[in-house]
Amino acid sequence: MNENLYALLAERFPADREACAIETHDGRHWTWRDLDRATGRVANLLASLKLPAGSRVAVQVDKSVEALCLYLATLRAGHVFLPLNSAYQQAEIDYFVENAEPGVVVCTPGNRAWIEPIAKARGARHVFTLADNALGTLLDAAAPMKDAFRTVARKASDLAAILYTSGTTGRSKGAMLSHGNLSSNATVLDTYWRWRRGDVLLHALPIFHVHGLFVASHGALMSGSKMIWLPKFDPREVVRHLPRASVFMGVPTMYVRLLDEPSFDVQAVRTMRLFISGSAPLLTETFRQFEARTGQRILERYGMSETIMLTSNPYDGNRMAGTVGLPLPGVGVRVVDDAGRALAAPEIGSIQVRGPSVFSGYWRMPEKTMEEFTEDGWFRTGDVGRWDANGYLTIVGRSKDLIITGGYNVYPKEIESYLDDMDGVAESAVIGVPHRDFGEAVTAVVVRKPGATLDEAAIVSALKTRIAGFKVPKRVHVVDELPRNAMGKVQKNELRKRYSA
Ligand code: MLC
Ligand code: AMP
Repeated sequence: MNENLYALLAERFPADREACAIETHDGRHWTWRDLDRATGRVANLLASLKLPAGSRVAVQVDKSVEALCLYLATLRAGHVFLPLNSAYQQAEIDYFVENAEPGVVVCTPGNRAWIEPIAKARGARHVFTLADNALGTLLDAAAPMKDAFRTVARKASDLAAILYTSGTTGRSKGAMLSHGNLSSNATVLDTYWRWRRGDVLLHALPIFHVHGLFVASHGALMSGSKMIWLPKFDPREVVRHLPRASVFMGVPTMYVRLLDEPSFDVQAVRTMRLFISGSAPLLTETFRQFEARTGQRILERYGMSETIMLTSNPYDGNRMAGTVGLPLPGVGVRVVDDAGRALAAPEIGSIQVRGPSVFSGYWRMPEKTMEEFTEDGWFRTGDVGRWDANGYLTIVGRSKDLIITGGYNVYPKEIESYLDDMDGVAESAVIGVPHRDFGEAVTAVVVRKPGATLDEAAIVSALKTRIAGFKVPKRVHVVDELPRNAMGKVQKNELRKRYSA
């Protein structure tokens, strides 16, 4: 049996291949047959490159249906998809390409001038471009290829994708996800969230992370549901398309922004059966406002790049604000104390997980992988939580020093190392402070060297030339010293208290 994820998805495409699979914001329609042929052509192109099996295909492009097809074609060809946030800049891309050693790099035409030299210097043999208007050398090269392609046979344990997630040391780690990890999670969610024929997913998430690429797209593809495809999240566009949709997935920032939109009301959601939130904590206040405005309860779920989806509030049962629900079927979740003993409600401890969707390890980082798994095979999520009496999990914090801003993860250590390298900076501490829109706002506290003058605006603009915009601190506070405890460790809690106001 071919355990290639694409084979599973394609099996579930509707019998009517002329039905609409994807409709774009600008009125283009893709049938299921179009999807099959477009992915076939790109898969034939990848096969013609004669890359070794399991080669990485690194992709940093704007959101488009063609970009989704490139993902599916990579699966079909038996290679490994490596999506990269379109906000990443040169040093960030250089690290990923050096670490993953992709055989193929696909970038936007606008970025080719700087990405191609990086890719070639790191040994990538092929660089293609893909724009969001379907132009670029990738589709030019694929155009003469055959539509038909026999999906390459893969085992469940074969790698399908590598998702880079930032590390506490400041170096990103590539989470290796197999065809089996992705297929099992897609299958569970298909049932758990009651995907059905006739569903229409309004897709407004980016497709370089688990949420938009796997959870959302797989859900629609697995159930043969149409997607309305938006190039990015824009609350007005979402409200405009909602009356033809039945499912929407978003990060909490998207729900906050929808609630700020006066036209978002009961009428706008009249055809909707399911709103799902994840990637960051959904405030109880947002959950309640949403229910008051629309009469619907957002279904909150919890997952990670390393594990895909782990827990979910129930479809039919009580969706509890402030909780991430119950473990999904087949997923083991435990809350443990420092000695690794399982805790019962309502004690607080570290969340550990295991199950068919949990990754096999970090790409070429066996020591890091060992550290993150317990001896008995549970993955340490770095999240801290507690059970309630009904078996619902609540995430109360994180043991990892991580900021989640608008659904994107930022590791303070990485930003601190850029700040510490700047002229006039003696040291720095980066923290997350509560933010109405982004949930948490990246905030820097920098200590000036004696005699130096530091300027907030200059620091921010210098960082903007080096790192993705979402990682750049929203505020930079210049101080003479950082608060430390008796051991000399910077007291980030103290800083959070000080700057939260
Ligand atoms: C953009 N900006 C952000 C930001 N996104 N700043 C902080 N946090 C963010 N998340 C900044 C840009 O750098 C820019 O700064 C300015 O905001 C406008 O940029 P934009 O691109 O126009 O932003 P916008 O479209 O408003 O984006 C906001 C957003 C987006 C919430 C729609 O961030 C988004 O799509 N988030 C979803 C992330 C996601 O999919 N996460 C899933 C991870 S998977 P300036 O200074 O230049 O103006 C995962 C597992 C799981 O976590 O469980 O799902
Ligand atoms: P990522 O590494 O981008 O996959 O982010 C995973 C992290 O996002 C998890 O470890 C959690 O800290 C956080 N996360 C995901 N979903 C939720 C949620 N519903 N509530 C709180 N945190 C979440």
